[in-house]
Amino acid sequence: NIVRDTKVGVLGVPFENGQPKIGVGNGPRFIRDGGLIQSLKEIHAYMDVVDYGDVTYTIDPQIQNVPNMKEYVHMVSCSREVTKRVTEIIKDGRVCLTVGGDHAIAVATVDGHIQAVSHDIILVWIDAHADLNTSHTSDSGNTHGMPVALLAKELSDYWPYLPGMDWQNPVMSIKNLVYFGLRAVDSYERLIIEKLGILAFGMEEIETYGIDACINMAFEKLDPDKQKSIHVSFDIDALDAFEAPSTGTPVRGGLTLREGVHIMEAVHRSGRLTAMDLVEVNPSIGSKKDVDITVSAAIHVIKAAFGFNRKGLKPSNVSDLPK
Ligand code: NNH
Ligand code: MN
Ligand code: MN
Ligand code: MN
Repeated sequence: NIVRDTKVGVLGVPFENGQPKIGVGNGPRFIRDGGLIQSLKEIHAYMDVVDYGDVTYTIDPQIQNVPNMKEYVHMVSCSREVTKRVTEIIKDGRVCLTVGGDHAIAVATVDGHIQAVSHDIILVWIDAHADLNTSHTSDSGNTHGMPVALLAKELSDYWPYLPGMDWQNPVMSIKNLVYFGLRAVDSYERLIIEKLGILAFGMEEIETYGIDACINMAFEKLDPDKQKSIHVSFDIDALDAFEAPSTGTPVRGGLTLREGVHIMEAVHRSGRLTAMDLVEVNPSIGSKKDVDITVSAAIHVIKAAFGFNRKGLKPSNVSDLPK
C-alpha cells in the first residue's frame, strides 16, 4: 500500500457559486497556507507530492440557465475543467486530492475519476447533508445540494435537460455509494434514500454500531472482492460544528475529528484510494481561531487518508537506538 498512495496530486478548486456564502472559494488558499503540502510530505519518507495549482475557467456563453439551479452556467463551465484536470492527475499515476471550494465541484471530480479508471468505483460521501436534491426537489436552488443526484444513473430521468452537461453522462450507480455522518436530510432526499435503498450510516447508526463497524460494513457491502477504486468526498460539515465551525452550513451533533480520521485510516488501509475531495471550508466564517480549527481539522483528515499513522513511525532502515 505504501507504493499505491504515496504519489499525490493536489488540485485546488476555488469555486463558490454552488451556494450563496462568499469565502468558500478561499478554502484552497487557507488550507495550503495551513501547511497542507508540507504535512503530506512529512507523512513518511516515500511521499511524492505535486501541487497542480488551482483550476481556472471561463464562462461558456453558449450555455443557458436552468430553473432552480443557481449560477448553473458557472457550475457547468468550472466542472468541465475540473473533470479534465482530475482525469489527467489520475492518469499521471497519482491519487488526486481536490481541495474546494463548495461541494458542487464533486460532480466533476467523481466524473473525472470514473473517466480515468474506466471501471466501477465506490463513492464514500461524508457529509451532514445528502446532497441528493434535483432541481425539482431543492428548496434552495443551490447546486452544492445536488451533486449526488447529478451523478446517479438511477435519477437521470428526474432531471430536466441540462445544457452543456453532455460530457457528464451519469455513469455511476447509486448502489456504489455510501453515506457517513448524515443528520440534515431533506424530505425528498429521505424518500430517494429509501426508494433506492442507498447505504447510509447517519449519526444514529454510527452511534449504535460505532464508527469502525460502520466502515467495515460499508466496504463489505460495496466491494466484497476488494477490487474497486475508492473516491472519498469529504464535506467538512460532516464534522461536528465544534470541530469545524468555519463552514457555510454547520450542524451540531456530528462526527468527531477522531471518527473522521478513523474512516480515513480505514480508507488508507484498503490501498484503493484514487481520489479525495475536501470541501466547504469557508475562511470568511467565524473568528481567526474558528478558521484555524477548521483548517487543521481538514488537514488531519487528509493526512489520515494518505497514511499518517497515529501510532508513530519507526525510523526507516534502522533497528536500534544510537548509543
Ligand atoms: N439540503 C440543502 C440544500 O439542498 C442543504 C445542502 N447544504 C450542504 N450540503 N451544505 O452539504 O440546499
Ligand atoms: Mn501509504
Ligand atoms: Mn456537501
Ligand atoms: Mn454538507
